[in-house]
Amino acid sequence: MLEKIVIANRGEIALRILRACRELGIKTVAVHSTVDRNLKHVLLADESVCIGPPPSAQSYLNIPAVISAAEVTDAVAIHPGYGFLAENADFAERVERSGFIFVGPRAETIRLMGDKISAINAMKKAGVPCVPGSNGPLTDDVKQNHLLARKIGYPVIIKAAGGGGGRGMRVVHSEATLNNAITLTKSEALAAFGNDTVYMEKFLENPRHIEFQVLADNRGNAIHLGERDCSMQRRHQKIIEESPAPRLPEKLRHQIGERCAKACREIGYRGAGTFEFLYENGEFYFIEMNTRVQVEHPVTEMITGVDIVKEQLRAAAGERLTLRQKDIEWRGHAIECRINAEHPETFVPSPGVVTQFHVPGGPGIRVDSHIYNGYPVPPYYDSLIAKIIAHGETRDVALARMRNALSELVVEGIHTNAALHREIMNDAAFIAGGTNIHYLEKKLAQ
Ligand code: MV4
Repeated sequence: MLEKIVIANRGEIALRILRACRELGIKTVAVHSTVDRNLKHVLLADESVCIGPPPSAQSYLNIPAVISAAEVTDAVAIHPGYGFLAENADFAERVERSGFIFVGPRAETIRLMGDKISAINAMKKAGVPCVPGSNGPLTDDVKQNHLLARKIGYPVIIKAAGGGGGRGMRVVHSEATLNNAITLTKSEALAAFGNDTVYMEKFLENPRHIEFQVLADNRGNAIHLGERDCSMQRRHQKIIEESPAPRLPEKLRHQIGERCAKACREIGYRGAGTFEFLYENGEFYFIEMNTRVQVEHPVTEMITGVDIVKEQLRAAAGERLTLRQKDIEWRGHAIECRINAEHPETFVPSPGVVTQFHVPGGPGIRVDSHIYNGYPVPPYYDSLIAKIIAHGETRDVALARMRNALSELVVEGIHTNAALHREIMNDAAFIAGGTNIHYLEKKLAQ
């Protein structure tokens, strides 16, 4: 196993990684900005290194500072968590060139998936179903683009190859606005990603967002852990995730999951990964792959019993997957609510000191959080302060447990979105299950 690793992240995920390391007997090095010196995982880590001032660009995104911390502490690997440097192929490459193990896939794999066009092509080749589209970059040939959009059928969506996660895209409803939309998306993409390559897809109007979790080792083995429904979101920020996806035919889960695992074998994937799909009218359409551990990984852990972070560390150490596909069993249902430090009406981040924090508990409840009484939520980073995960034998039981947990939760001193979660847990459409990606924004508009 790895002897010592650097945890190149903060907040709840840094604590989650630290806990996995402790179980595996891996020594830990926390790297942190000056304001984060009293984070829970920093105090619990075997060693800690301050890597810079509060702004992420000068600390958590400072590649030489992170790699130096590994050097001075004699660590053997770096776990990037999610966000920050997690999907930066150049970082992964520099980590490995400096003689450390990057806890994640190979740098080339991150690069392949970072370019959304090459990702789609790789997946299509592996038999993963994709959205009908341009099958590559759009050219400057206006007539050609008109013909292509007509063939795909309006509405279409123009997406930046360097985008992802909702950045750099534009919906086009008719030929009259197509050319202008392509020009605008290209110039925005150039400014935002330094790459003006764009592609076209059929625009799906009312899909659900369903993603598949995969695990792979360095030796050509790959399995899937089923799916998560992440449709409850606002402005591309997920707020509730669950597994299994309500009303998804069992056969389809295995069929798509198998395709994802097969694709991992074909591209030589390593570690944990997520295949993002849109799901509409009983069909799956691949859109992007995430090459990191995700915020919502606990719902999969709760129903499969697999520790995804431990598996990431084992894969990084070059160990064989301990699990085979037939060992994976899905038990019950799990729901996660993301508690953010934000104003309940405006969604504006609400930093400040947490004066009271009471953590929910009881059967089937898991809380992943780094906060404590007196914790100052800094204004510099993501506003996620806690994830409440409820598991039960059925979705109804998981829901009842989540309602209980939310009623027990106390966070004082700052604003949170807890009231919104309480409301959604009693929303008739959510209770029925299977709401699409537009549901929350429509509900909030009322
Ligand atoms: C789409 C789409 C409809 N049709 N692609 C947004 C985030 C990025 N990962 C891809 N996104 C979308 N791609 C086609 N062909 C609708 C979205 C989309 C979306 C997707 C997932 C979760 C929330 C979303 C919110 C708005 C739009």
